[in-house]
Amino acid sequence: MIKLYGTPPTRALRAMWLLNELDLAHEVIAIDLGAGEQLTPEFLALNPAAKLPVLVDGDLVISESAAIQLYLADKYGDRFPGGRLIPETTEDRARMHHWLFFLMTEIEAPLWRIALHSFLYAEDEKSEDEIALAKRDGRRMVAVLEQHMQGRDFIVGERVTVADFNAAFTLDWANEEGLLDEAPALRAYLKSMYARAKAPVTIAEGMAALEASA
Ligand SMILES: N[C@@H](CCC(=O)N[C@@H](CS)C(=O)NCC(=O)O)C(=O)O
Repeated sequence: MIKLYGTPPTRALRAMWLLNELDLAHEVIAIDLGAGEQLTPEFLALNPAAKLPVLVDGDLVISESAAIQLYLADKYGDRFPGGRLIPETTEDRARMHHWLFFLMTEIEAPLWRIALHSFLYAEDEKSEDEIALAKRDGRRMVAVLEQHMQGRDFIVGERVTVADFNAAFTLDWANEEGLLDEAPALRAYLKSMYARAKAPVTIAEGMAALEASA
């Protein structure tokens, strides 16, 4: 059975979205980052970067949440009702990859900088200036996606693709940081994505559940 290392509210949610939509049986294995469980030799053998999520499917061990999403869609996309989650034409696949890279490098990167400087770095490493710069950079890139989504239901073409399952999680995170305040089209898109029957929990819901169990 497929194993997913990582639980909400981490980036494991990106993988969970695909596992849910494709109705794939899987086992979720919790790794307590606060307790340093990502640093055990067993976990480092799965991902030397000591980060979640990691997916294990047979002989394949794969990390990087966007790569996991693409793998699941590539391997199991024919299980998706009404067609695959990766576009058929080379051009549309290029568009999908464009937005996946944009989400991971231009929108997630500032979000990660905000997280590092807000609560992950040691007190003497944190910088309010860095947070302000990351918010400015993030808002600029959010505005690009907001423009792209005018009059659209999905990131590429007329159907849901892997890019949408990445975007929904990434924009949920951006929304948590207040970066969607001037992006009404993205707020509406986010709402429609999380209204899907197989949407995973939001970051806020995952965080609340984690705090309740602590
Ligand atoms: N680029 C990686 C980032 C993974 C990542 O940073 N995951 C976080 C949890 S959401 C983590 O494991 N952090 C542990 C650490 O940075 O020490 C991905 O998209 O999978």
